Amino acid sequence: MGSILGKRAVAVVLACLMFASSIQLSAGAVYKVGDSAGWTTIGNVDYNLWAATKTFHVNDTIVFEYNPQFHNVMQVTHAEFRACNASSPISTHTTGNDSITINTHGHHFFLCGVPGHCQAGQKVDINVLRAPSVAPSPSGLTPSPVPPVTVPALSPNDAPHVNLQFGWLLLVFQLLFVFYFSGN
Ligand SMILES: *[C@@H]1O[C@H](CO)[C@@H](O)[C@H](O)[C@H]1NC(C)=O
Ligand SMILES: *[C@@H]1O[C@H](CO)[C@@H](O)[C@H](O)[C@H]1NC(C)=O
Ligand SMILES: *[C@@H]1O[C@H](CO)[C@@H](O)[C@H](O)[C@H]1NC(C)=O
Ligand SMILES: [Cu+2]
Repeated sequence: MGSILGKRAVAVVLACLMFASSIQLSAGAVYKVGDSAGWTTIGNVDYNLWAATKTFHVNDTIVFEYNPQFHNVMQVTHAEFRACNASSPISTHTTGNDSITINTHGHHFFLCGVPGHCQAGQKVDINVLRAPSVAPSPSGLTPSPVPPVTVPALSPNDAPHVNLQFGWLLLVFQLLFVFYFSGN
């Protein structure tokens, strides 16, 4: 009897802690395109492979780092991306350290507009998934909703992404916990 109540209390406390850690979900991650190689034609960086290893979300920021004397960044349509056509980009970035926050889901196509570079593989498709819906919590143990926290700018590394994945893991554990302890 007492031990079940004790278990319930522990479960509630853990659930609250885990929910708090999942708040980080709304903070955007920062990804440096090409990682340490940056945005370049040197070394045949496979930007498709680079993008395939990431799970982009709305409000994530991608950073293009390059020597602006040799490269640039243009956002283009899918057709222009396929054709490496840089004649009428949606937007052009030329600082050599361009932070672009992606605020819509779907594909975002970028290429280098310097002749020959896109053809050489300096192009990347950032596919942003829809924000995953949060699973409904079981009755009785739902912590009060917490307003989303927005972090406008983060240093260009993957740490927030790690936290984000960790947050989801904890959310799953939280639900398992609640189911397990409320079953008695
Ligand atoms: C993205 O950021 C905007 C403004 O900062 C915010 O209103 C929106 O809820 C955020 N979206 C997500 C999915 O976090
Ligand atoms: C490049 O794109 C523009 C605008 O989308 C189009 O008018 C032009 O014909 C294209 N050029 C080539 C070579 O495909
Ligand atoms: C690029 O800009 C970010 C801030 O937006 C800064 O932290 C970083 O050091 C810059 N990198 C270079 C190579 O200038
Ligand atoms: Cu280039």
